[in-house]
Amino acid sequence: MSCAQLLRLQYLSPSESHSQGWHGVLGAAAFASEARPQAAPLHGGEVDFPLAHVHTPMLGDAREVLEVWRAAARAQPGSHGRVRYARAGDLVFGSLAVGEAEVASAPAPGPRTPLEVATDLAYREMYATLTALDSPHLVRVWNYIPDINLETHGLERYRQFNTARQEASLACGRAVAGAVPAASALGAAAASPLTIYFLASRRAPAFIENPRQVSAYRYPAQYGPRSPAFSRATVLGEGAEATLFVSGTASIVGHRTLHAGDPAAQTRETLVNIEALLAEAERRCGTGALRLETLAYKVYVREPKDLQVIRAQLESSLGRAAALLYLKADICRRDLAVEIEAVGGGGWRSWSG
Ligand code: 3EB
Repeated sequence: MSCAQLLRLQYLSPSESHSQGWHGVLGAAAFASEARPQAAPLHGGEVDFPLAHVHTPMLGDAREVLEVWRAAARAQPGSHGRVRYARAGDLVFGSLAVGEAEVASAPAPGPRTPLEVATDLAYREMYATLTALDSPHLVRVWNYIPDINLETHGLERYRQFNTARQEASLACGRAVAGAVPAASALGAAAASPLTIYFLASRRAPAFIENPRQVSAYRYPAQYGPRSPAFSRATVLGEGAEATLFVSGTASIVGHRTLHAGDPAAQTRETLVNIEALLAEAERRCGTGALRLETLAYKVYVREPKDLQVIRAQLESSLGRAAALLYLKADICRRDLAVEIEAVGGGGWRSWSG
């Protein structure tokens, strides 16, 4: 009855994606450094699903990877403003990119810096798309922000992003606390466009917070004038078919960073946070299918030299995870060496067989 809800996630090399073809693809994100601008995995061919080009490179041997989302129901593509989307059953996958140079001059009042203008525009277009598609519930958002730690106009760019995300959300009648999507916000290459992709649904997900952490939307003002508007996790669907989306998770307890300068300890603390979230999701939603070893992970590493210790920690703790992908990215606090996001649950695993 709710099988249209089911999603399957894969991380594929260009050759793997070619041999599998694009059957049932709802949307995808290609991760490649800016030196390979059009994210060559698609070899120039036009595809009819939304594809986010993210200028955040792989770590390790592989040069490019595709994060591919497939749906059990037939996907129908379309576009709305700058948003390319595909819908399948209750689900919508969408992606958009906004170059700051394109939108640089905005009259006061309202968003001021080029990144604030780009963020404001992106969020307004995303919400307008969801309204038009009658699938209003944002479930999961991935935000890739060029030069995320750079300070301009007297404010770090991540904090500029938070200001505009919150103001655009309020202007569109959206929550900025509580019923907010799971999210990640990572760095991308300088001068690349602000790149966002998302999953939304006609049905509301459950919003999960981590008992070990202050909710991000309640962070004190020392982390910026406007709080980041995301939930620690969301759960879409019910019981054995539920899918869990774990937001970017780091070595933060309460609201403070722990183990600065110790990437191995930060990795362990991050896994403790993810385990606490799994327990909370089980307590709230009771899917019975959520285990650390069965999730798929994206691991963002600030310094490539830390990859070995971070990978060693993860491999000893996770055993054979469903998937593990390592990317090089700046993280929104300078004292964080690693951030980890994850997806899991009975829904996509049983369907992915
Ligand atoms: C943190 O816990 C780390 O601004 O959307 C993680 C996930 C982080 C999402 C966001 C930020 C975001 O505060 C940073």
